[in-house]
Amino acid sequence: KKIIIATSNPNKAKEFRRIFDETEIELKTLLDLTDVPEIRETGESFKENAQIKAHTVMEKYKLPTIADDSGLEVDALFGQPGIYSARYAGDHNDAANNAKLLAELGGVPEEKRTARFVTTLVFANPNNDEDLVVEGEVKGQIANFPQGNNGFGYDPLFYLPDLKKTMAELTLDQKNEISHRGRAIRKLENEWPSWINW
Ligand code: ITT
Repeated sequence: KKIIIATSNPNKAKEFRRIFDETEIELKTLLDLTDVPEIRETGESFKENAQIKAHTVMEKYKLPTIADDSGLEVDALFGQPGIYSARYAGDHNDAANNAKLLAELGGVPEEKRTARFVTTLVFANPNNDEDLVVEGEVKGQIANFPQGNNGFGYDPLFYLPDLKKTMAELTLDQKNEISHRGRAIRKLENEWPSWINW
C-alpha cells in the first residue's frame, strides 16, 4: 500500500519515514514523483495550507496523501513567523531565517523568549469524504545563539529547558519523541487505520 507525503522538504520527509518505517506502507514524497503540480500555499492557517497541499497532490495522483504545514510561533513577536516560517527572511533559507529571528528578538530577556513549534497534518484520500486532521505542538524558548547541527529550520535556536538542549542537539529519534511533528504523526497513526477507505 502506498501513501504520499505531500512535502518537498527532505528533512520533514526523513522524520515521517522514520516513524512509518515499522509498517508495510510504502511512502512517496514529492521528491520521488515526477510532474508534481504547482502548490499555492495561499491559506490563512496551518490547517488551510495543509489542506491545499494534501488536496492538490491527491487530485493529481489519486492516492492517499498526507500534508504537513508547520511553523514557529514566538510569543514576543505575537505569533510570528507562524505560517510564514519557511520564508520569514525572503526566500526559503534557514540560516537567514534564524538570523532574522535573533535580530527581531534582540534585547528580549530569556523569560520573554517563549515559543512553540506547531504542525497540522491533513490526510486526504480519494475514497474518504472528510479529511483526517491532527495537530501537534512543543513548547520551548528561543536561544540567544544557534547550537547543534541536527534537524533543520529553527531547530538550532529552539531551546528545550527540560532537556537543556536545542532541538538541533537531539538525534532524529529523540526529536521525534518530543517534537510537534512526532506528536502529530503518532496521533495520525492511531486514527488513520480505522478512518481510511482503501
Ligand atoms: P513543504 O511545504 O514542501 O512541506 P516547507 O518547508 O515549505 O515544506 P512549511 O510551508 O510547512 O514547509 O514551512 C515550515 C517551516 O517551519 C520550515 O521551513 C521551518 O522553517 C519551520 N519548521 C517546521 N517544522 C520545523 C522543525 O521540526 N524544526 C525546525 N523548523 C521547523
